[in-house]
Amino acid sequence: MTFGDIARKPLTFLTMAVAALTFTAAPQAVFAQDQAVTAPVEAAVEAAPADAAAPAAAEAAPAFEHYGPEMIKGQPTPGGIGFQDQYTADGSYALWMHDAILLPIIVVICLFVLGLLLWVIARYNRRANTVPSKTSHNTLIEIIWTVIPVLILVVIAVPSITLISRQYKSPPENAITIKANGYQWYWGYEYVDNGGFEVISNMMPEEEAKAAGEPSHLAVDKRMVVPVGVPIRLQTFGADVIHSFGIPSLWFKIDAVPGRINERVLTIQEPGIYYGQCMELCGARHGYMPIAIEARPLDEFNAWVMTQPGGTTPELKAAAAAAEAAAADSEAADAAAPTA
Ligand SMILES: [Cu+2]
Repeated sequence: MTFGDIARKPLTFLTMAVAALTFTAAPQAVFAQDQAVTAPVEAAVEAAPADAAAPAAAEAAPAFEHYGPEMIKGQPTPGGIGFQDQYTADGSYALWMHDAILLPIIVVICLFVLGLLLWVIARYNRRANTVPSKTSHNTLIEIIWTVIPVLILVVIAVPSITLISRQYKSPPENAITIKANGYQWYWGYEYVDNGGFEVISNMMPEEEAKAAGEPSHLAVDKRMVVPVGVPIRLQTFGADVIHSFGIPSLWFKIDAVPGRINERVLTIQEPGIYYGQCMELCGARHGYMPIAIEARPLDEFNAWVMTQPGGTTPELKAAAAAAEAAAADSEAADAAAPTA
């Protein structure tokens, strides 16, 4: 059976078309259902996060209250088919490139090719065109269909390469280092510049998440609290197998690989809660290790750091070092005094 025979058998073609449509639509339908289930519940909102924050706040001096669900910004929406809203400069640029450059080009090319196909089917089928042309070359057309695609690729390449280079930029000197460790199957966030404590973050049980007004399978017991508007040197590490740290609304995804540290700079533009997931198939509970980032202004981030065991800020560290040096100086002076 040649390719033409398949096309001429309308029944076969119809079956294939339906099958193709099913394969394309099915995963999205499932995903849409998932999202519908996880739609945030507005009720019973304030109680849970406040309760969770209470013990920590009671122990340490500075009070800290976690954001409630009204601050959720980065999450999937029921029935959504586009990208999530973006809250980083790279994300906004990438979204612009997709919406303003890629999508229009794709649509125009698809419509153009569809038009050509329909024209050929209608005008040059065996009945309408009994004596086919024997033309085999047309220099002008050949030049056009070579040059135009090249130009299209050049138009795409400029913003595309710009985006890649932006994403590979090294973090600046003053960036705050936070390390995301992937474990089977949860995340641990290590605050390297803030005393080195690690926050272990597990998925919240579905009922608890719903009661807290958060999307289930995305909400966690302890969020990754980060500063807003400050470059974060986000490092990832796999403690057992390869995981991947991905947050769609922050245009951020980086593999967490055992035996090596990956690093990318992340600067979040707005305070809020942003959800992500492990994005590398890592074992049985791969689907149950979500990421929830809580981005806070720097002073609030520092206040949160102080509620953590061993938490400190670079300013406090510097002050402590200065005090220690002063103490050492005066001791040296004391020691020197009798001999003088
Ligand atoms: Cu994983």
